[in-house]
Amino acid sequence: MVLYTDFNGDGKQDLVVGSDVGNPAVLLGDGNGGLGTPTALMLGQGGCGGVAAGDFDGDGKADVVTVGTSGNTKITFFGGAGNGTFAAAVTTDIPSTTDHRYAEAVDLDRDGRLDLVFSSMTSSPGVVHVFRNRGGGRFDPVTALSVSNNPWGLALGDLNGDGKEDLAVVGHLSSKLDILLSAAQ
Ligand SMILES: [Ca+2]
Ligand SMILES: [Ca+2]
Ligand SMILES: [Ca+2]
Repeated sequence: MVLYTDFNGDGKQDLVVGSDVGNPAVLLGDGNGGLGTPTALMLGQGGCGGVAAGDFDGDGKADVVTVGTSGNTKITFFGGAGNGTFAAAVTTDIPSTTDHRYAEAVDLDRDGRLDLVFSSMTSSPGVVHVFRNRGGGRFDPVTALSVSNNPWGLALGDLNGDGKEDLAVVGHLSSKLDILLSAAQ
């Protein structure tokens, strides 16, 4: 997974690149299509199936959050310093050891903190996890939604016009599309 955001505050888009089997890396952009030397964010184990970027701790600087795969069973937060460097990892255990995939950051409970939604490649049924941002780079599990087998990509948006975030999920090697409408108040 590859995401653009501005990590060093120079107004030029930078990149964060996830890897199934290793550490994610940040590459600073020069604004002309060029990229600097990759800086690895150290997971400590495995790889990351999903990567999200945004200001998770509310300090105005872009951070990186990953969800683990390949033996990594953690959500990992890297606090951005605003200059392209990142603080050491802060981790939250994920209460399942399956293959965690695509992640999205969205403030689902509207408390001003970005929360995390990610898919888990399980079959019978598949699972989409929702974790609430509790601050300090840590996350609390809220719910595990059952969806069709082997969920992979997901997207959030207001699909029925009621002002609440809904969820669309597509599976790996699957012809299924799951739509989950938000019941939040
Ligand atoms: Ca930049
Ligand atoms: Ca931040
Ligand atoms: Ca929130």
